[in-house]
Amino acid sequence: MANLITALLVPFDKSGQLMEESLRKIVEYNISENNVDGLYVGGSTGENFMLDTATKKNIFRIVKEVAEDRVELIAQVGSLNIYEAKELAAYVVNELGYSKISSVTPFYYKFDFEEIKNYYFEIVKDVETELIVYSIPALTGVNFSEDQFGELFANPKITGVKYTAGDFYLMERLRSRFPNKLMYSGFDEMLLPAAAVGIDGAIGSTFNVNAKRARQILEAVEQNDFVTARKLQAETNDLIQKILDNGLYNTLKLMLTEKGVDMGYCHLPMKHYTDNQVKVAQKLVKDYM
Ligand code: NGF
Repeated sequence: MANLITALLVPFDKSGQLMEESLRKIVEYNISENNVDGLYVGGSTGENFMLDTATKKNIFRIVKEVAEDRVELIAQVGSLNIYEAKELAAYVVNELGYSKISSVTPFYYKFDFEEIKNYYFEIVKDVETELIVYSIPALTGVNFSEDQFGELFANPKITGVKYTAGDFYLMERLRSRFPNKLMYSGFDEMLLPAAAVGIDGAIGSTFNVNAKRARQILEAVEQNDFVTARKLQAETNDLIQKILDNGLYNTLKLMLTEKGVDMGYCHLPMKHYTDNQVKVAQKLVKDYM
């Protein structure tokens, strides 16, 4: 069955400092309460692209200290600063023992494919690891063709993709053409169709609060029970829709705070939550958790 991997939320105080004890708690909560198979650390959900190098390293270190080898850890090291990406890759692999790294496609500038390919090959050049390409076209504007994925996958250290997109035709083509590469889905609201295509795992932010239902969706698909899977996905999507309407990361954090894991605030320039967001989050916990 596909692995369930939480895209880890990271708690910050009002001034944007990492809340270390709370980070330890959310890691433990995901392992012991959510029973997930892995953690994706330093992704969008971790508000990573707003952080400095020292804070990123501190987060990777604390997560490994708490999780040890109980679940798989994937470190998202991608950065517009390729030298930072390489430094983080060396740190998590050589000093902390992470089993995989991942990197978002370089964004903001309109890099051409040759530049993007060089970026990935350069990140893995000096480190013995597996890299999962983090493809999220809606946020980066970078869309790969099937053949371009093939060019990236030609590098043996590039072992898979975290596919956060809604193009299931391309997902299926990649699954069929590269059966030995890992396919992780990234949109929790499309877990059922992704599981039907045949994924190795799902990486998602909402697993921080909805891991049980997500696991049941994967189990139902495994048993070809699509009636149950559809019902669970519909319930999940009712929840996700309400979370998105109320502000994604603030709401996930507030729901966990309500459950006893103080997740603090989002990192500026993301907004701090309002009283109304708190009320909505408290109701979501009552209705769905
Ligand atoms: O938060 C986003 C951004 N996507 C996540 C996930 O793909 C990101 C997804 O779970 C992730 O794994 C990471 O890098 O941290 C959505 O939050 C969820 O499906 C709700 O839309 O789009």
